[in-house]
Amino acid sequence: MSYQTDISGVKFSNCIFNASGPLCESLKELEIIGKSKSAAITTKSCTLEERGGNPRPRYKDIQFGSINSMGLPNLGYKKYLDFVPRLKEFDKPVVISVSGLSLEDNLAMIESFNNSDADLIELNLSCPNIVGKPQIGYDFEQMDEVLSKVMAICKKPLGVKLPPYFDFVHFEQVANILNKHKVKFVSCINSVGNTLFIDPDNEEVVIKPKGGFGGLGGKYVKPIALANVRKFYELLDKDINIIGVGGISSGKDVFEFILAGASAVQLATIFMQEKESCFDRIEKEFNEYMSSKGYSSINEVKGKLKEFNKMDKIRIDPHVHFRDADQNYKETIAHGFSVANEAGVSYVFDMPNLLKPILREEDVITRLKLVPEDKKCNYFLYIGATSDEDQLKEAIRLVRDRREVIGMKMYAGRSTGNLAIINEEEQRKVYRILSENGYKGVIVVHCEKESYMKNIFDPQNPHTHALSRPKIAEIESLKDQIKFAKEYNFKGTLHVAHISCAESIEMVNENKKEMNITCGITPHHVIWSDEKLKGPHGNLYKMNPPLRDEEEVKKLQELLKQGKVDWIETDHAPHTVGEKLHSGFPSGYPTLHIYKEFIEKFLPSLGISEEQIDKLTFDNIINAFGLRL
Ligand code: RRO
Repeated sequence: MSYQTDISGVKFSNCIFNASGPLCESLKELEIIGKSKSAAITTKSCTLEERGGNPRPRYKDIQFGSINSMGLPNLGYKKYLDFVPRLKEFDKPVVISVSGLSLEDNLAMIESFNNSDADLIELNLSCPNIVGKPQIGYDFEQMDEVLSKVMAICKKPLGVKLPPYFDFVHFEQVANILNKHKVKFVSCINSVGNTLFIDPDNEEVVIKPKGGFGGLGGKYVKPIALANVRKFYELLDKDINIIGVGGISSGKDVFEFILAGASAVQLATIFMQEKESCFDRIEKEFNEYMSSKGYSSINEVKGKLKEFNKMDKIRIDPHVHFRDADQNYKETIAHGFSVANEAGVSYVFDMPNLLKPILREEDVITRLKLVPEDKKCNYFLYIGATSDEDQLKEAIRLVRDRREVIGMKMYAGRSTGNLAIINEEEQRKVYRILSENGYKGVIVVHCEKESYMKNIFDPQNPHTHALSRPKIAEIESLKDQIKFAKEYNFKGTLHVAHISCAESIEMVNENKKEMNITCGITPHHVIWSDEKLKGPHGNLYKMNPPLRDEEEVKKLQELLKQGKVDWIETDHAPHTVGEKLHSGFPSGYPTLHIYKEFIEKFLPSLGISEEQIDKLTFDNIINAFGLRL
């Protein structure tokens, strides 16, 4: 597939061709371009008479591009006029670049090309390298005059090669002139004029003419070129096409220029450095990039650059159980992040329920090694809380000193993993030690009291799971936690994870005046009821705490709407389908994949405002955890 384009009605088989300048002076060079994948043949800017150009060395490849002061070497316009029939044999547009040393010269040359088969004329108003000749592109009065005369006589589609502009007022002034004279296209930008490159080892400049000052090209100038393309796309009449040039060396670069508003692009420095193979390579890269994004034409992309999207929210999921390590067959951290990415979640707080819990600094270090390099800033984890005083002190230190350790997790009831503190005295001890050691962070608690659980789960009848862990188990465990925290005047935040009963939510809110207490709810507890456990593959919906009955779910939705829940947390907990349905029947559901729809569709359908959703997915979380993002 190739992406055709059109400049003033002239068809280009793809959108990438050579810029006037490098390797396009002699017939031999122009024939090479003709045979290459370049979509057109552009000639070196010509003058009335042949010119040898400036003294050598006058071109130098430098670290991120090139510097030149060629001084307009060319064979004189008559030669290019003679070349046109031969160049047309390559069956692609021929673009003649004209750069007369006076208005009269330009008029004379354009008159001659009017009667040729050249397709487009590019009037170069921006050569920076002629001693004593300022760039007309920077003299707006003169540009106005030149264009009025030239447009009056030109019979071919005529465009202008512009120098780079840096000031919004200048862009407007130039655009007004170009619109007024109805030029057909603009090519921007020419090299950034009169820059200086220094070789520090030899303590000298790198080109001979003009004391080393020359036009800068290549990667250095790409952002300048993009800005010029974009500004002119905004300001020029829509029938004036823009050809982007400046620092393009890959297919993605081409894409950026099209996005900014270019209809086609020209290659200069990269052509000089890589020779004609660059056209083939860059076109292939561009085609692949376009089709990977599902675009089938230039017009679908042209000018479609988006404003910085303030609507792209940062969302945090403060409760995931990414697997990896001994459970990487269930999910790796990298995979978890890819699901999070699709769900619109940028940051996760992980509670690895692996065989070996995260209790010590060495466990944290081992876990962090599994986090992909580009996700290190987006990953936080909890340290498990035990009733061992030494371990708790280390945990306090880690939450205080290690950025990634976001808080503590206590299982006040058995769930997945083997990190439960089910004994009330030991739970009490945790609050005592945390308070005595001045812990001000968050302790996330899984509240389900063992003494209220019943051992009646039957995998043949998955609904027995809901009955085995009744609401009262959560409510009573929560009462204990509040009692212990108050008993020791706990100054940290007690966070009730995956809250599942209306009564618990009310209890949290009643206690907010006296202590720091928050609660989070999962999407699955808000959208599904325990009916799911009765349906086919009911064991897939086995999680702790279990899904509640429909009446309870309605109450949860109402309390969420009333702002009585602090945040949304997925409790994302993948297992294999085989485990869920056939062996072990573990609790946990991989909720992240429904998060996006839950946030963007379900919550608004309950009447929850965007502002409230932002609080539930970001503000309340960073405030409670004291996180600066
Ligand atoms: O020949 C040159 O020195 C030259 C020209 Br005409 C131009 O337009 N831009 C450039 O960088 N060099």
